[in-house]
Amino acid sequence: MCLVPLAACAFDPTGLPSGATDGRPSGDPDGAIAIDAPGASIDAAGPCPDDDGDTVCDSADRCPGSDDRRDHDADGNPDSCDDWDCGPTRPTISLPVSTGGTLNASIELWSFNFGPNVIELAPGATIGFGDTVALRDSNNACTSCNDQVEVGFAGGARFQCVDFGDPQQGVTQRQLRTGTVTAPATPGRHDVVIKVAQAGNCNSDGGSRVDGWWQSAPTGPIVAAVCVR
Ligand SMILES: [Ca+2]
Ligand SMILES: [Ca+2]
Ligand SMILES: [Ca+2]
Ligand SMILES: [Ca+2]
Repeated sequence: MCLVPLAACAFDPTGLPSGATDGRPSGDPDGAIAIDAPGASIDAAGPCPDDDGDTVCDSADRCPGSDDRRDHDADGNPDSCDDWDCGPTRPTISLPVSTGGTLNASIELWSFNFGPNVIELAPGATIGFGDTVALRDSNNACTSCNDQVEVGFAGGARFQCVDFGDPQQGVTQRQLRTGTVTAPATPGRHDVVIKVAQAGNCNSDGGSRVDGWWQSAPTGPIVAAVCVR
């Protein structure tokens, strides 16, 4: 018979003390284990409350209501609470961004689908963008050259080219443009970069290149970023 203390005195539905290892479900008054452990005098501490059933206790759950085990970029921040699936920190890219130099190209504004310049897309997804492209030609070594500003993925394909013709020397010119971009097929972060050239009329570098850039594909400066996931 169990006398005191009363709080430690738990009984199975059959009336046996919960530590009686009778192999039946215990009374489980503490909300703990369903079957008494052999040799246990009282119900042992059991599973913690887990309202969303993802096996992570409520007290440690980083994403209540969704599955903490889903973590695409393995940064410890579950997908439903992760604003950037290509690493621990969502990048911030402040504009304007300029190439510098006497032939200075700038991206003054950039938005994907009327939104920010940093976005997540599925592989191969297509999205609209808008940008403001500026150019100031102070290159007096080639005063009658045509100028172009190219935009594309770092180390990848060019997807925009803005032809400024033969602009007035030393005066900033601007064009507001829209277009569409197709996300690369490869998962991970892909930066959007710009390049300026005096190649004329947005022609690419002849038949030897398939990515559209005049001469080599640039790796910067960075004006926007896409996380392909
Ligand atoms: Ca949980
Ligand atoms: Ca959760
Ligand atoms: Ca994550
Ligand atoms: Ca992340």
